[in-house]
Order: sequence, then structure tokens, then C-alpha cells
Amino acid sequence: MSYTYIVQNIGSSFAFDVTVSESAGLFTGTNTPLPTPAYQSGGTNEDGEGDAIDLRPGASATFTAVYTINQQDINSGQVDNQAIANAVDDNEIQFQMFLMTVTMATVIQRMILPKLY
Ligand SMILES: [Ca+2]
Repeated sequence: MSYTYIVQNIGSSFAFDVTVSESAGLFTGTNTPLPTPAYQSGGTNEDGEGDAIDLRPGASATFTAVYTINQQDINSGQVDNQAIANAVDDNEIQFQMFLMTVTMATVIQRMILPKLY
């Protein structure tokens, strides 16, 4: 089962050092490990630090992860998942956004930045 996460900055300010993470409390799959979102493409290096990707207003980046469904997941009929996008704003304040719930399938999760403190 492959997840694609699209993180889009629909705000008017930059989002720096964008990462996507999964939380066991927001994931109903029973197999381990949790999906580990990895950066794939998109975004730019706006802070000049060459670290995690940055998003200009309107820009988006793609992350992907893989999770192996087990028999217990199949029996329950679905795997629900919310992922978390982490970023830093112009004032270096950390903020997070939650991705939409998805079910067992190849899915695209579209995340809307910013801004939920
Ligand atoms: Ca950066």
C-alpha cells in the first residue's frame, strides 16, 4: 500500500522545513512499522540552508510512504490514516497540519498549509 502525500502551501507566507510524519494514534493499521513519509519532489531551498524543503506561497511538495497491510487489516476492512505536516513560519514558529483521513487503497493525501497553531 503506497501513500502519496501532497503538501501545498495555500497561505500568503512561506513555510520552511516542511516534513510529514505519522502518529500511531492517528493510524488504525495493525502492522508495523508505521509508514515513514519521505520527501520525493517539489518545493525549493528558500532558507538557504539546504535542509528540509521549503514552500513558497502556492507551492507544493510530494512525499511518499509504503505500508504493508496484514490479515488483521484486511479483516477490519480498512486502514484509516491521518498524517501530520510540520513546518516553520516566517517567525520561526513551528506549526502542524493534519492530512485527510484515507482508507485502504493507493491514495493521495492533499494537505493544506498553513496555519493551525
Ligand atoms: Ca529549509
